[in-house]
Amino acid sequence: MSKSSNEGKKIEAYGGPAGGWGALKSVAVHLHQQGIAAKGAKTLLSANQPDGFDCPGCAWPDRKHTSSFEFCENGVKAVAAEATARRATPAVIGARTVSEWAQESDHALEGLGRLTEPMVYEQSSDRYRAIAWDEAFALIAGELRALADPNEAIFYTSGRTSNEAAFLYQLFVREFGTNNFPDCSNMCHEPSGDALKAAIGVGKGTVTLDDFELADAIFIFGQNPGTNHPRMLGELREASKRGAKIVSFNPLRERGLERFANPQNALEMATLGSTPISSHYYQLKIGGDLAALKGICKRLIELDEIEPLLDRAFIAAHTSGIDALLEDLRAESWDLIIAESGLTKAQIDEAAAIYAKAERVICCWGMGITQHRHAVATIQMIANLLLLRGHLGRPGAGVCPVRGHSNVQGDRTMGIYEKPAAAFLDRLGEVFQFEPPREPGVDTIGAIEAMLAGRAKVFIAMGGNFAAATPDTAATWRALARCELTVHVATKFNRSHLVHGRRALVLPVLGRTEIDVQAAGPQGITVEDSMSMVHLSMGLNAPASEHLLSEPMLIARLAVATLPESRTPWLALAGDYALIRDKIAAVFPDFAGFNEKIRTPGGFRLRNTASERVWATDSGKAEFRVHPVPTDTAVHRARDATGRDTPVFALATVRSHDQYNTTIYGLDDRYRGVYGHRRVVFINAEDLRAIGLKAGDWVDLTSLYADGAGGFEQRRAERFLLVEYDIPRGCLASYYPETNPLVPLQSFAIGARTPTSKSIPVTLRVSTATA
Ligand SMILES: Nc1nc2c(c(=O)[nH]1)N[C@H]1C(S)=C(S)[C@@H](COP(=O)(O)OP(=O)(O)OC[C@H]3O[C@@H](n4cnc5c(=O)[nH]c(N)nc54)[C@H](O)[C@@H]3O)O[C@H]1N2
Ligand SMILES: Nc1nc2c(c(=O)[nH]1)N[C@H]1C(S)=C(S)[C@@H](COP(=O)(O)OP(=O)(O)OC[C@H]3O[C@@H](n4cnc5c(=O)[nH]c(N)nc54)[C@H](O)[C@@H]3O)O[C@H]1N2
Ligand SMILES: [Mo]
Repeated sequence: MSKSSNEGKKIEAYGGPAGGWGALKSVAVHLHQQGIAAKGAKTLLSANQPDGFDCPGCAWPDRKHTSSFEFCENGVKAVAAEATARRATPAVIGARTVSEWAQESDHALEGLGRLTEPMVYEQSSDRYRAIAWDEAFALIAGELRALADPNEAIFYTSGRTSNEAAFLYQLFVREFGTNNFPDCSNMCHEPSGDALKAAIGVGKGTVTLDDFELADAIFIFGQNPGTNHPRMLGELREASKRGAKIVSFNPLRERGLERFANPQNALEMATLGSTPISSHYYQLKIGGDLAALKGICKRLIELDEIEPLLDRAFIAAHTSGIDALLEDLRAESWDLIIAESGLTKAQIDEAAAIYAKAERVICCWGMGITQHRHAVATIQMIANLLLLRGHLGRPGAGVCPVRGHSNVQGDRTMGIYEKPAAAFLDRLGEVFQFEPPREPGVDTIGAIEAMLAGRAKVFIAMGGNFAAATPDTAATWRALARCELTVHVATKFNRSHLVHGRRALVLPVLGRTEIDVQAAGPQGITVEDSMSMVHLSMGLNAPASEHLLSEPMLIARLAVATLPESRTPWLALAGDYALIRDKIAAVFPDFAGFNEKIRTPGGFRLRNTASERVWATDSGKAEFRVHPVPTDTAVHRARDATGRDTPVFALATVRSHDQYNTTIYGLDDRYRGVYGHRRVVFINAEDLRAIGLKAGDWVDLTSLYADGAGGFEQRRAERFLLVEYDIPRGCLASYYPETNPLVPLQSFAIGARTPTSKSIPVTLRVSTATA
């Protein structure tokens, strides 16, 4: 197992900037742990370069592909995790029973290294053993063909899957006959897509990196770029140096939003200097963003009455719904805004003044906005704020939902969606000469419900870690265990492989950093970043094992085994990905000339109508949307029901610095001062005193969810270490996925059905559980 750089467990506040020498040291430690210190440099130098591979870390775009070394500590960890020298062979995995493996931590499973051969679960021995590829495909095809209805199968996708693989996958699944496409997006930026599509006609961000160079104010809501999008700090640092205002809204003090030392800047590194990031930092309450945004909008229209501030020409020409919004804002109560946001009137006035003064404003957001019951409304309030001064569709201004997985946006573009548009299905059917299914499929929550109810019997996952990433762990595990067959296409052994159906397969694939040779020679794949740039990625490392298939080839062979009557030339397509791209171009007009366009280093940008001020909405205009400040969330209800004696906290589940979603690289969270621990809960010092506990005590967490019959469903997660932290009273933070058992399956964002993993009502009590 990989040894932590800090064997000692400790809690010690971090005083340095984000990045800096700490980041470089961490890189060295991770390369050493993965046994690739020497090969590491070549691998890393090629990340995010025109002739290298796209970093499998996050979806933040690359800066013109010119710098010789786009350094990013957490990008290095992602690349190193894939390039590791460790191997999870059938001999290693088969040496223990699945029940024994289930006792291991996620960190330990990740530490086993890369999967090398397809494996099948054997019930008699409770072990995985090697299986030949053809046998594996025959087994899956047999189960799929035996189903009474194609809708009894579910096809999950995680956001690392390339455009080429995603396109073939959705084609295979639709030829098979279902739209059952739950994906990680359902748990992530689904509300951003839904909110923006309705308000401005595109479900994606409108800005590019060039806009970041021009913006004079950047508002950041619910995002922790120092850990999750470190390359974004480079952009913010430049903006800060030019005097742009950077305004952060986050309940937690996050180091990366405060100071950053750029490891690529020799002077900053040599002088131990750093650049302040946020000019203003508002520690609002968890779930308080909609109230805060309404407050800023309300203040803006008050100021506008003194001196005109709204962009009236833009509003008249390009929007609808202004009157209803103004009326609603005027009527909104300041007391409610202040109580629900947790900010003072002075703070809201200050934020509004910054916004009012700025000529070019960008609003960014992450999971702190999307994983709430009122996520869609909150994002539409961000759009309202920008529309009031015409900050859309002009240089230096716009919306910037910061996506997670490196190709999560591209997968959706390729049709990984449970509610596909009719026009897309028509075109797909025409190009491939079949009749695609029209009935909408299940999303992530729907998939869990369908498996629980026995309506779905086969679960296939293209990447990801469904058992760990989803809400309501106990329910999800029961759901998966009810399946006839569970199949995971993966690079690493993970929790989902241990929570299996009656039959189970683990199918290992090439990672993006690896050389992919098919009939037509070495192949590249394409990805779409958070700013709609599509570009080529070529692997450079030798494959982790000779038995690995590429994702496109795996899908093609599965399709051939399952759909003997298909007219699609599966193996030819998977033998030359340029042919897949030709088909993508035939289905999606925006991809015309795809193969030529990706020859340009850096690729090309997909058309974004909102950034041209063309509004593909119902009204043909950008739409102002009215939303009340929520007072009926699960947290409100639990507080109303329990009264003052039992304090109910709002818990946000967040990422530590040493994890990639469910992949746990290490046990430290450097910028928050946590070393050697994962089961921690961050709490305000006064709250600690009020409940009569102290930092270092261990507690159990119980979540409360109104069951609709006057009672509360309770879910428990045991033994968390209390850590005093700069966070508002009544708010807690803890890590995902350890806290996922607390998220009720039925608690999700209105409209988008994203689990509310940033606002779980919980109570604390001293833990009696043993370590
Ligand atoms: N290294 C690394 N990189 C990653 C990932 C990773 O796990 N590790 N994951 C990738 C993925 S899939 C995604 S989606 C992104 C996630 O990137 P982020 O969106 O940054 O993810 P989180 O850590 O979940 O939470 C973000 C922030 O929301 C704040 N927050 C919590 N509740 C609220 C609230 O009510 N209001 C406000 N304003 N803030 C709140 C938290 O304090 C935290 O700072 O990163 C991607 N990049
Ligand atoms: N409580 C709580 N729950 C959350 C969140 C939260 O903030 N709080 N965040 C949500 C979010 S934003 C997301 S995106 C989801 C993430 O959910 P998922 O995308 O399902 O999970 P990951 O942890 O990213 O998946 C990791 C696994 O992907 C596999 N893998 C890695 N690279 C490849 C590859 O190239 N090909 C293939 N086939 N497999 C690969 C490896 O086996 C690895 O173990 O979790 C969600 N769940
Ligand atoms: Mo995500």
